[in-house]
Amino acid sequence: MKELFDLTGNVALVTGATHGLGMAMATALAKAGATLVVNGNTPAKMERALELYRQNGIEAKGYLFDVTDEAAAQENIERIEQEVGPIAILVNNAGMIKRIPALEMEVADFRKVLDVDLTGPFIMSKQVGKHMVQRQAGKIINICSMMSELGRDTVSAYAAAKGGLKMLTRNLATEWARYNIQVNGIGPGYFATDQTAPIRVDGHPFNEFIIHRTPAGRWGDPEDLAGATIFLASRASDFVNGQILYVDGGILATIGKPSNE
Ligand code: GCO
Ligand code: CA
Repeated sequence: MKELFDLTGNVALVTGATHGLGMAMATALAKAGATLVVNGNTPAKMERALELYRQNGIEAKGYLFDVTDEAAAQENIERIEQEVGPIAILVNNAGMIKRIPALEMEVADFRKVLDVDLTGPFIMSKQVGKHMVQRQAGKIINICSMMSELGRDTVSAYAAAKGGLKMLTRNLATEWARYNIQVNGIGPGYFATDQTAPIRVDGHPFNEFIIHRTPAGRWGDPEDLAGATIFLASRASDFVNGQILYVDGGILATIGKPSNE
């Protein structure tokens, strides 16, 4: 049974894997046997990340490019295919958030978030997907969010993008299932990462709110994503198409409870 989840010999490209959830998911794939390719866009962060992977026993290869730049993405994907090997697993994790009330948000900021969180995964899926179609095999995992399903004050652009990413997942799954490519998503709940650091500080009302709102009663630990990532990257999910697997401690299962309980 363990073989179902074995990724030995498979090249996995994880975007935005120099830190946070991307790094945790990339680490899980490597520990399951995958050859890891890390995308990022800042040289210093990449250097630091490759050193952290090394300390963890993982010889990752780093490629610096912006996922919203189609020419750069295409060129780097060709290089990865030549230099490392055929990309078997693509994790579209690179993303960003802007927390600004809708009435105050500049359209340029809205567009920027859409570009990184939604158009980036489209570009990457298209450029890697064309190789996967030729090979009649591939796994694409799009990193969605609670905001693929729920709204919250200040995150209109992020919610619009992550809701869109859920539908992009279903649509690509529809187009490519016939080529034996499984496109699925992971929807992390509230995790302890740099992205949530500003709203997670002790005593911040949002910190208490999330712990209360999450049936499991805690923030997610990035390592909580390992199982879902390996599952959707492995043979174990060969007939799973267009699903979003929410790893959220139960948030989406419940309406919540009164604040005094
Ligand atoms: C926020 C959070 C979220 C999380 C995550 C939830 O401001 O509400 O940052 O957006 O990062 O995506 O699933
Ligand atoms: Ca972090």
